Amino acid sequence: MAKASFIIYITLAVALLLLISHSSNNNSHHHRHRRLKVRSNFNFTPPTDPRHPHDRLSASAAAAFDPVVAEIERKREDKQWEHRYIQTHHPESTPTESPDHEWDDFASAEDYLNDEEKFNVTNRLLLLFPNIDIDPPDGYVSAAELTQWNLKQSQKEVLHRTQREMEVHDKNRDGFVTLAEYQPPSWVVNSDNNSFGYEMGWWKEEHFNASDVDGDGQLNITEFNDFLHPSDSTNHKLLEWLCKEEIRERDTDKDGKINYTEFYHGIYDLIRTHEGVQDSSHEYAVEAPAKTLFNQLDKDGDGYLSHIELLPVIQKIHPSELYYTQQQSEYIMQQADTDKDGRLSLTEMVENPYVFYSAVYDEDEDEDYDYHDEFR
Ligand SMILES: *[C@@H]1O[C@H](CO)[C@@H](O)[C@H](O)[C@H]1NC(C)=O
Ligand SMILES: *[C@@H]1O[C@H](CO)[C@@H](O)[C@H](O)[C@H]1NC(C)=O
Ligand SMILES: *[C@@H]1O[C@H](CO)[C@@H](O)[C@H](O)[C@H]1NC(C)=O
Ligand SMILES: *[C@@H]1O[C@H](CO)[C@@H](O)[C@H](O)[C@H]1NC(C)=O
Ligand SMILES: *[C@@H]1O[C@H](CO)[C@@H](O)[C@H](O)[C@H]1NC(C)=O
Ligand SMILES: *[C@@H]1O[C@H](CO)[C@@H](O)[C@H](O)[C@H]1NC(C)=O
Ligand SMILES: [Ca+2]
Ligand SMILES: [Ca+2]
Repeated sequence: MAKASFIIYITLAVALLLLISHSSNNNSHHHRHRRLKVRSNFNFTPPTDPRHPHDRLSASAAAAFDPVVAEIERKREDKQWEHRYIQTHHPESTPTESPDHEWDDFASAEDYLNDEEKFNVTNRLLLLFPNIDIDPPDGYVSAAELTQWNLKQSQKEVLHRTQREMEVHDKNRDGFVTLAEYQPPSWVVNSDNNSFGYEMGWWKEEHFNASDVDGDGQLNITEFNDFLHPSDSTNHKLLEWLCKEEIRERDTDKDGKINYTEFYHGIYDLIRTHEGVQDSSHEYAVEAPAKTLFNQLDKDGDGYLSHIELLPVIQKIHPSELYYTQQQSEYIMQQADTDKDGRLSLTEMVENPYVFYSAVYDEDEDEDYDYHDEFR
């Protein structure tokens, strides 16, 4: 197996080099107006509502395709974050140098990415390809392999951000966050008490307890990551909590349950929007009326949805990271799968590098500008 795939790669690499030497003149104009840029995706707004982590950050949380680029962006984000942290938590300290002073670092990071001797996109794709083509390693990258890869990159990113948050909250630095250590994010403290259906006090504890899988009263990094990103969690208790929150928010007459009207105005649209890509085998929600789905979910047939009955669709109401990476993969396939066989060959990837690096390309005159907005 290993030997076979080795031979495949050598063959591909040789074919590729031939191809590149043949078409290098044509390709160069293709790249000229593109310049790789280091994104600044740090969000200066207060921590997001944990029930809607993606609604606000949207897919801007998506990680770079290339770990080298991700690393550069992460360093930049850390510096901005640090600066922001000092400003808000220690405003008395002498004004630290603004992030502008760091600019030189990033200008040189950008120069690095655009120095084709140092950062050759073709060589990067050559190098990454065997790490993506793993299930099975057959010389092609399938949509599923691409999704797995992108998901892995974004999970790394999310965990990194959680680690940073953990440093803020874990006051005694024992690697756990207790309820007492956790301060409500400022959007809760500052918002009027009812705007999110949140009231101070109780919600925090319920959310915290649901995240605390082993019930030892403190959250380790895994549990804290789930706490901050419930819809990406596999923790059943936490997903149930998310359902309860959803009901609280949608339940206009406050009877603790969702009737059809309340379902139709609000929840159903979200499900339908997130349905197609998420799971194309379940098309009922797209073709059939909302009523059918409601009746399907209403297991006991009492005409209302309880939080347990909402569980099967909660990750469609609050799409997970998986949903966004599937969308991203679908876009990439559509753009780079030149021969439309539903998978990417190494050649197809190398011939369409901007699809993988578009997030960091400066796309002034680029026809793919929409992608830039949609995914970043
Ligand atoms: C490259 O350009 C030449 C003419 O300059 C053309 O004959 C050839 O087909 C082009 N190759 C590709 C891959 O576009
Ligand atoms: C990038 O690497 C490829 C393959 O090694 C080579 O053919 C190409 O000339 C390099 N591109 C640049 C701009 O250096
Ligand atoms: C919210 O309620 C708490 C206690 O019930 C109160 O201390 C706080 O001032 C209220 N906040 C606002 C913005 O009304
Ligand atoms: C959370 O769990 C603790 C025990 O770890 C318990 O004392 C407390 O009542 C729970 N709170 C809620 C709101 O469930
Ligand atoms: C955190 O605790 C959970 C529940 O006990 C456990 O499954 C998980 O492996 C722990 N994570 C780490 C990083 O230790
Ligand atoms: C559902 O509850 C709302 C109030 O929240 C009410 O206006 C509506 O008539 C109810 N719909 C049904 C189908 O019972
Ligand atoms: Ca494969
Ligand atoms: Ca293909």
